[in-house]
Amino acid sequence: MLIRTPRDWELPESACTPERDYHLRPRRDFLRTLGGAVAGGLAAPSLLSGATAGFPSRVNPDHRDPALQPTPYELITSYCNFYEFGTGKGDPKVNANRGWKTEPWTVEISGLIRNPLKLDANDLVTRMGGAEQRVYRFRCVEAWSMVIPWDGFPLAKLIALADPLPEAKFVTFTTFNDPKSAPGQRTSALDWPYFEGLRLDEANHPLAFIATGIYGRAIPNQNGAPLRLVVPWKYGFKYGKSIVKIDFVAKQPRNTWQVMTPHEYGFYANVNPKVDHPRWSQASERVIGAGGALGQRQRTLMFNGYEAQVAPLYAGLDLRRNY
Ligand SMILES: Nc1nc2c(c(=O)[nH]1)N[C@H]1C(S)=C(S)[C@@H](COP(=O)(O)O)O[C@H]1N2
Ligand SMILES: [Mo]
Repeated sequence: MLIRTPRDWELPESACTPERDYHLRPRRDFLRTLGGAVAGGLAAPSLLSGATAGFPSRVNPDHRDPALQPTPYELITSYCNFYEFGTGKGDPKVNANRGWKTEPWTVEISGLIRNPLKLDANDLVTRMGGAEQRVYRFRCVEAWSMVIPWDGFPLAKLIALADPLPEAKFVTFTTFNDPKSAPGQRTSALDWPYFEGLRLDEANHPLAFIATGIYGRAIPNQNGAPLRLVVPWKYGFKYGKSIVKIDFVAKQPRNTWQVMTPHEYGFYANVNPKVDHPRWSQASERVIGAGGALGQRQRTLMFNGYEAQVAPLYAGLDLRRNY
């Protein structure tokens, strides 16, 4: 059970002042340190009405309002993308809890490293010094978003344990392959197993995280138990779920969605409101759980609101070509 043990100085998220209270005071520096969206500004155009439309009433004029309010646990764990367990948003919650065993679980750390190892997921968390909480924005490439209080450990800690050789330039994440337990893997919905990758410097960024819990509880099967990647400045498809192997390689890997549809999905997948998906705008997003069944619309922030932290990783890179 990968449950976080809070340290005595940690406040639970329930003790946090609701975001709306911060609006009463000009605490902008404080919000900035939280990674909060401080830019005021105009609402983004609606996804449906195209990039040049005005400001439909459903668009939230103040990005800050829903942006940092954690999405309810119920929604995070019932509105999922996990094609191994079906393509409907509600399918994984049902199908990933019909006897699929995520404990015990073995993870292999391999490739161009000095310390290859194979170990139990719980032992890995212990070796990482236990779990800490990170409340991060989450933005799916399908233009919906959440705010998720993850528990887990920085990926950089795992990389330090692996001790990469100088030739290692990328890290790959292979997720589980078990067609007996995962009905989606008995179909050709995707090229199984689901596979992802990061540049080594991206993986070493302090925001890159391995999640083992949500809201202080062990991560549910449908959200990628027992270990899943979290890279909050990238689209959700980068967050490989239920990882079995972390491999250090020299060459830029391909990832599952890039293999499936290369003209739609690239290697970087950085959240970028200025680079549209070929079939829809990325300028705004539906905030799941905010203001009605479909979610209130708000504008999307560059690098999902983590621009100050991660933009230096991409200095000199053409973000339009490297989507
Ligand atoms: N193994 C695996 N990982 C996956 C996926 C998947 O289908 N299989 N879907 C991705 C996509 S598209 C998104 S948006 C997120 C969804 O994570 P959540 O369901 O926990 O919100 O998981 C990502 N990781
Ligand atoms: Mo996604």
